[in-house]
This record gives sequence, C-alpha cells and structure tokens, in this order.
Amino acid sequence: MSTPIRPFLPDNTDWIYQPDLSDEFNGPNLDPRWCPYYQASWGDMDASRARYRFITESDGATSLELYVDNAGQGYWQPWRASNNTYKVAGITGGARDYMNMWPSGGFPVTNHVPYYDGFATRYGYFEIRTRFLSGSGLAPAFWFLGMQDAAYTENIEVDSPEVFTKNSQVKFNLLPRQGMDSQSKVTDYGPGTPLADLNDGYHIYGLEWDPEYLKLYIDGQLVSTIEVAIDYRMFPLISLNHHETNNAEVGNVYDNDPPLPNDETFTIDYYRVFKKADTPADPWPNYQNPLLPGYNIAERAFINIYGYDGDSSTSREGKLNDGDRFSVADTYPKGSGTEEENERWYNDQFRYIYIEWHQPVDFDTVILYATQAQSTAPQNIRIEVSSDGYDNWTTVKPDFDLDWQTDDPGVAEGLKIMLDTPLEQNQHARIVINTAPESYALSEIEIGTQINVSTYFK
Ligand SMILES: [Ca+2]
Ligand SMILES: [Ca+2]
Repeated sequence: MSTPIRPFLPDNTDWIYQPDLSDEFNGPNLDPRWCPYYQASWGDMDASRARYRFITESDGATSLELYVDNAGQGYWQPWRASNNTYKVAGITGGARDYMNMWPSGGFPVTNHVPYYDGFATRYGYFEIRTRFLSGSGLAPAFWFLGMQDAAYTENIEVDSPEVFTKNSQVKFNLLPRQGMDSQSKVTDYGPGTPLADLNDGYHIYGLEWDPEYLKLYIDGQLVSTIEVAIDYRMFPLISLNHHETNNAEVGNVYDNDPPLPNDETFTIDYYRVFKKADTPADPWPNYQNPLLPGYNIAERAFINIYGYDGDSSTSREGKLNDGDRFSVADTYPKGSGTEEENERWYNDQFRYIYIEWHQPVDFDTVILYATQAQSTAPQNIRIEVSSDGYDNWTTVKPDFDLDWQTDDPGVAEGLKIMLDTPLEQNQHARIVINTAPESYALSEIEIGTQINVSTYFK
C-alpha cells in the first residue's frame, strides 16, 4: 500500500491530495494539461516556447527542468524596448487570448494561444518542490493569475513567490489589476535569517489560499500572510525570467561571479494541490443553455475577436458574446502597441475570430448577427478547425460570400451558416475573414445544432 501524499505543513492532517489538479513531473513528456508557451499572446511565439527536459536527481527523484537556452533562444518581446533584453522559460496551467489583460489596457495580442484550463481552480493548498540557480539576473517564480471565467476584472496576480536572486529576496506579491493597492511582502533569505539558504538545493514553497487570506510557507514555515478574499478561479504559472541587462531589482546575468553556466535552470520536482473536505466547489458561470440541439451553445465558448471591444470590455468575450444582438464588437485595424506589434496584429490576427471550448462540443450551425450589416460586417469568410488550436487548420466551410440584406443601425440582421458536415467533439474552430471593411463589426455569434435565425428590430 502506498503512503498517501501529504502537504509539507506543520498540520497536514485535513488536506486531501488532488491528483487531477496536480503534476508529479515524472516525465517522460510534459503533461498536455500545461500550455508549453509562456504568455505567447504577448510575446514572440518561438521565444515564448518553454525549453525543458526531465532529469533524474541523485536521490532518484525525477524533475522537470525549465531552462533558458542562451545561444538558441530569442527575447520574449524583441520589438518592445522594455522587454527586449530578457528571455523566459515557463509553463502555464491555464491560457487563452486576452489572458492577463486588464481593462486599462495592455499589450496587443500578437499570437493566438489556444484555450487551456487543466489546472484552474479555487481555494486549497498549492505546493511546489523546486531548486534554482542563484545570482544576479534571474527571477524564478511560482505564481497565479485569475482565469477570468466571467469577467476580465477577475485577473489578480499572486506571486507565491517570485524570487529575485540578486538580493536574495523572496517576494510574496499580490498585484490587483483594478487600481487597488498592491501588497508586496518581501522576505530576505540567506545568512542571518531564520530561513535556510534557498540556493542550496530543493526547497518547498506552499501557498494556502483560503476564502479570507493567502499564506506563504517555505519549507513548512509560515513566512507571510495577506488578508484578501479572492473568490474566482486562478491557475498556476511556473516561470524563469533571465535578464541580460540590468534590471533594478533583478540585476543581470553578466553580473554573476563566478559566471553562471550557459543554461539557466529552474527545476521542479512536483506541483501538488490539496483541498479539505469542506473546501467550497469551484465556481463556474451559470450558463442558461445545455449543450443540446436547439440551443445556442455559444455562451459556453471563448470567442476572441481582435479589436477594441475585445481589449477593453470588462465582460469576457466583450460585446460579441453578451447575448445582446444590438451591442456591437467593433474591430479596429491598428492596436495600441509598437509599430511592429500593430503590423503583426493586423496582418496575423485581425482576420481571425477564434471559437474555443471548455469541453468538446457538437454543432452544425453558426449564425452571425450584425447591425448596419452591409457597410460594417465581414463580406467573405471561411471556417476552419484544428485539433490543438495551434496549427494544421483544415477548412470545414470553404470561402463564401455573406449576402447581407440590410444596412440599418436599428436592425440586427442574422445570417445563418450551415456547415457541410456537422462538427463532432470540436474544441478549436475559427472564422477566417477574407474580405471586410478595414474596421469590421459583428454584434453576436450564435452556435448550435438545429438553431434558428431571425432579424431583430430595435
Ligand atoms: Ca517528480
Ligand atoms: Ca452583442
């Protein structure tokens, strides 16, 4: 009989291991629940790709080792002066476009990142066993972000911790996005503090997330408490930033004496989640419609239209998927970023509307709604699907014209598109906009099987 897995806490009796939310990182491959890119919707796609390997330690433990490939890897945002001197290695337990975005603005989305939801949850005790290199220029972090299930505003950041190795600082940060004061509790480590030298090998970092507070534990010792009530799902990120030039708090990797090895590493034995028997269940949006023929199931989709409303709306899908056929999602052809970001966004992203799902779904009909349809709506489109949302997109509805009949702002015209073959167990689809006004608009997308279309008058 195997020993039950327990958390490394002074009192661990009530915590129950959650294998479906945990990863022992025993290889040989990365669990497909992790997104193997680090916030690639904001960064260069290849530079965001996690470099990793599984290694066996002398004690027999297998660990995931994230590393920065100094020679073979580019900068995370080579086009942006503030971020073009560091490289990243990271995996995230949740992902989608417009993740980590806040209503006051952010970087334009420069790559589509498929929807991942394997590790998002609410409340519990979250633990990693890890080791990392010390020295200037490195910032390994184990952190959490809001999954933004219902609204963009559910996007707090919890660093638990972020470690700035230059000054031997463990930072336990709470970074709300909505203008609230952030809280940062900095714990120095190393000689002269009660904590062990965290550079010397594996240590255990734990975040207890209670409805009333967050507590950070290091090697079973409580080091920080922040009173805060976060009541929506968050997902974990495990990342290493590698700064080549000076960062005020982090330093730079050329400042190290002796020099670091070429590949900077962040090594994780496991990521474990525990809950108590009375931990409240995860919240999930209160959808109206079941996934059955005759219902509009688009309310369960993550629909990403690349445009102004998608950037700034507080609702998750903006005005494109709010159930109101007269509230309109306008795109605009240039983003708010650098020239290169704007070009990339316009050329690579502007002409796609991605439709992704929490679970596989069946559908045979897509209905587009538009007001002022003839002058603002897309004019020629096709529909494609992919098994993983990254590439190998195949056409399920070839290029065709949208024959809009009206051009009145007081009319929401519906246009029904029947797929040639019903989609079964689909998770990643997209509408490719072949022809449209430079700034195009739609008010709603409805999806389902045997669903009906209408035209609505204000
Ligand atoms: Ca392991
Ligand atoms: Ca709408």
